[in-house]
Amino acid sequence: MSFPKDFAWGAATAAYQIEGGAGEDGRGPSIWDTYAHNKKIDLLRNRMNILNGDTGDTACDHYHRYKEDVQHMKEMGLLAYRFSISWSRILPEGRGKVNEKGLKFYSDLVDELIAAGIEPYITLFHWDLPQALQDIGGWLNPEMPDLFGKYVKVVVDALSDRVTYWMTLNEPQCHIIIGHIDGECAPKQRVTDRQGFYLIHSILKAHGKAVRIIRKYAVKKPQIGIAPNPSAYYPSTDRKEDVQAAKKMAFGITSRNFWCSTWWLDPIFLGCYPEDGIHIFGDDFPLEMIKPGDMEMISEPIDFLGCNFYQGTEIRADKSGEPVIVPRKPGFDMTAFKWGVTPQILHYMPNFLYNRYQIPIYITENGLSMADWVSLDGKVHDPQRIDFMQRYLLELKKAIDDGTPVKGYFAWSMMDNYEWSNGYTERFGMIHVDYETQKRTLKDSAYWYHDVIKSNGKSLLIE
Ligand code: PNW
Repeated sequence: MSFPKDFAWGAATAAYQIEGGAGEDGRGPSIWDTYAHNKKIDLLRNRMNILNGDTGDTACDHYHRYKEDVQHMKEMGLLAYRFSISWSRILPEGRGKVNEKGLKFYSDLVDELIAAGIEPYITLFHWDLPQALQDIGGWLNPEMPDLFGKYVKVVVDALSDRVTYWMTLNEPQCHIIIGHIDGECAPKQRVTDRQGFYLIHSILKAHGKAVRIIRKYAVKKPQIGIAPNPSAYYPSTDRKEDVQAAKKMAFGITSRNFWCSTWWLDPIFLGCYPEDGIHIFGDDFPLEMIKPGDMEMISEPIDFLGCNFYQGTEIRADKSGEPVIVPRKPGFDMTAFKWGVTPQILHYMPNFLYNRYQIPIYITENGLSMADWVSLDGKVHDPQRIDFMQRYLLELKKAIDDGTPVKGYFAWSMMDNYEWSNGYTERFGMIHVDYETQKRTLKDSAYWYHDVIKSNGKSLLIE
């Protein structure tokens, strides 16, 4: 039952969700500061941008408590930790003058992790664009790929003597679609479909630019990836027809939909946008946005594909083999966030993605929010998190047994944190955070995960 040798057992977080220290040591504001601090009722949605008007000003105060947090990670036995860097902590204006204190924070964090025997995995962009760059047009500004490259160079110069693993972007789909097309996250834009494609093209170019910079300047030989959230599907049964139908659904575009994974992954791994999607959007796909050299930059080779997987949609084949969505039955297993419990996605999606793109895979996020609290005995009992992770990890092992190179698994999240538009109302952590006192309590799942890691997955087997 054991997982591959050197499997990266980890947990993940993101800067704005845990750091706090929002106005400290020269950090500039990001679009999430602006969005969270706007507490007016959004009349289109009849709610504040963030539930309760919560902001990330203090969050888990990780900026001041990172040493304690690294000790907790060590206690959990983590071998790897994925965290993101706040662009506006490094470059308060998004470009120009470097904030040395901001860089020092991450440099100290990396030292602390290495001293604890934990491998750092860095995400360079997890949605918190410097506000100063939004003010000049954000991702629609044609300079953005270069500006991202310059920021990445500063980080690589400071940390690549100790850091090997780099991810350019976290879930560009969520950032672009929810933030710019649906207008339900920062920077709260509602652009046209044509502009939507300009945004996709721009952020993918920024990815490619970053890959070139890391490859060129990194001191330690880098392993470079990206962490998108591919739309996830799984077959009703193991029958060949159902599996093929689920795969077809995962990579086909049959409606005007930006979430289809091929919009995001084909350019990176195949060097082109998907023909079926271009056909469907017709004149709304701005072919003229693609300039000579763009696709080469976007498809600059990378070393791994990180995937954030939470829930998926069940698919079966109809009589002619075409995919049909199987609706969820009443009472379907749900997390506190009302996301479905669909462990099969960790078996099938890595297989589908490896089959199409031939690239090693990491699960860069997986987990759930539950209604956890500190019990009278002082502990946090979260049996459903344990059961969820066990189910998902057992499915992931099937992908590995099928021959798909899965290199690691990062639980979302290392600790409870700021869940974007839902503020502090969702608890995703394996460590409980009391936001009043900032007291951390390892949940039962943290001790359980410790044993999973220690046994390299053997303890997942149910006796
Ligand atoms: C991810 N969905 O976002 C993010 O990378 C994290 O920052 C976040 O805290 C975590 O998942 C939990 O939400 C997602 O609608 C946002 O399925 C939305 C979805 C999935 C992931």
